[in-house]
Amino acid sequence: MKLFFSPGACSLAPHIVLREAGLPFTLEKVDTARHLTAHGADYYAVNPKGQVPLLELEDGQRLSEGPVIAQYIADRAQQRTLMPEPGSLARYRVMEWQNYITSELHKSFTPLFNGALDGAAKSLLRALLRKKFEWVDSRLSDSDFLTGESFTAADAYLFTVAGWSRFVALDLSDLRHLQRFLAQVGERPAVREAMRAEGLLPA
Ligand SMILES: N[C@@H](CCC(=O)N[C@@H](CS)C(=O)NCC(=O)O)C(=O)O
Repeated sequence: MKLFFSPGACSLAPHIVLREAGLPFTLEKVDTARHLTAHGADYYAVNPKGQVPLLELEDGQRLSEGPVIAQYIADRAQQRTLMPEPGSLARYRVMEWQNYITSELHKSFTPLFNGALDGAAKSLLRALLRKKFEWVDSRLSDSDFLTGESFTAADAYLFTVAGWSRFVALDLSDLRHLQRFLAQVGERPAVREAMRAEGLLPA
């Protein structure tokens, strides 16, 4: 399998899941501003959406959408802590978080990275996002991870998107449960390996 990624982008989440699952894979870096792969190919020809992550399977089929890619990887590895048994309520709990992170957190960050948006609009968006993170913080008050004491694909996703706060002047430093979570996840060997491979940590 090959994962198309951009350093520190949302593709870091399935990248972490691949390493946690212990499956073999290769990486190909994408310049998402110019939509070019590391080999100089037009990325729109690889993924017409122009977005990372994209997982290319051994037979050449391609899968997009981060939360779906994460499910595919965990199911293929039969990794039931990353993604619980299909049909179980525990699985729907992880998917509930995946959906919240993708629709409420991830996509609320996107306009904050847009240089064309004025400061007042950004302040409003920051305040709305901050409220959502306050709720996430409260949910982490009595468990190590989002759905309990096991690290799941949703934790990899939350770790990834919360890390963007420092690039958009969103101060989350007082959210102590979230900060404890980020520190703890950031120490996981698979997370450090993924970050090192993306050039986010020194080699
Ligand atoms: N719905 C997609 C969104 C992916 C996405 O937003 N990717 C961003 C990076 S975090 C991207 O590739 N942006 C470049 C672009 O949209 O051209 C998913 O969940 O995988």
